[in-house]
Amino acid sequence: MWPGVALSLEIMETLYSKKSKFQQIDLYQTRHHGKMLVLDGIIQLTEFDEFTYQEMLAHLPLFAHPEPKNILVIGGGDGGILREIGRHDLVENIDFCEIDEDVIRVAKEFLPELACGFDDSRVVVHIGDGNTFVNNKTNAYDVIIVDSSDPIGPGEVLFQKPFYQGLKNALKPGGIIATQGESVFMHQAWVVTLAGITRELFPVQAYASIQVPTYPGGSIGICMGSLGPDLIRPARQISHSLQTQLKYYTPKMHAAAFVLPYFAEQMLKG
Ligand code: SPD
Repeated sequence: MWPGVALSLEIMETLYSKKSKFQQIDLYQTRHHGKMLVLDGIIQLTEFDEFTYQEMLAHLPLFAHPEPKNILVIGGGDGGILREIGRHDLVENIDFCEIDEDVIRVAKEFLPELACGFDDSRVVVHIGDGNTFVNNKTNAYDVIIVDSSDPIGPGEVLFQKPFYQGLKNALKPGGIIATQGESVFMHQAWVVTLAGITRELFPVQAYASIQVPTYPGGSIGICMGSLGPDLIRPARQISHSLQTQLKYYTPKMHAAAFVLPYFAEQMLKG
């Protein structure tokens, strides 16, 4: 995924290492970055900075939507996205679809501060393929969030146009999608492809970039499409009590995340 690039974190102990039906799952205790979840050799999260990604992938679409009640999350077996969605009182139901139940099990055992997302009574867990799941849904969700791994291995199908068409069909009128959108520095071809697919399918499209120091390149994108609402400004105010639970997302960060460097703006112009 990152030719010529290596990122080193000092490991103190391997807490889990096993191949599931779908991928190699490794969980490490690092010296300076807390626990680290690695799938097929690729860092998914560290306790040090997981909040940046989980907060933005969840709160950008949830705050862009005026009334997010029914939510679908595809991928993200660690539970971090569910934890963030759970902070929204307006949300009534959260369908969660993950292909690899071993990731959920490992997160529940080793990453309780993320897997607490599964304790929310609004969450219904479906183990299976996200593409198949979404293709059986029509007019069902206000917000769909795709917390995928990268476009190799089990996540590959989640970066293709038929999947995005399925996401669109599964949305209610005025619905919003937000998907893991790789990095404007490291994966320009993927970013252009994803933004292009979203632009073709959705009347409103936007791409946000956020900082994640322990991802190669230090940043990752969120690709968003909307059937109505503006994406780059929150549609609702954040309460003081919710704001104080967060570390990265603020209404200012919401707008700022969509401000891209000139080369990325040009790249994403279509
Ligand atoms: N390049 C790694 C992208 C990982 C995205 N998913 C992370 C899962 C955190 N919930």
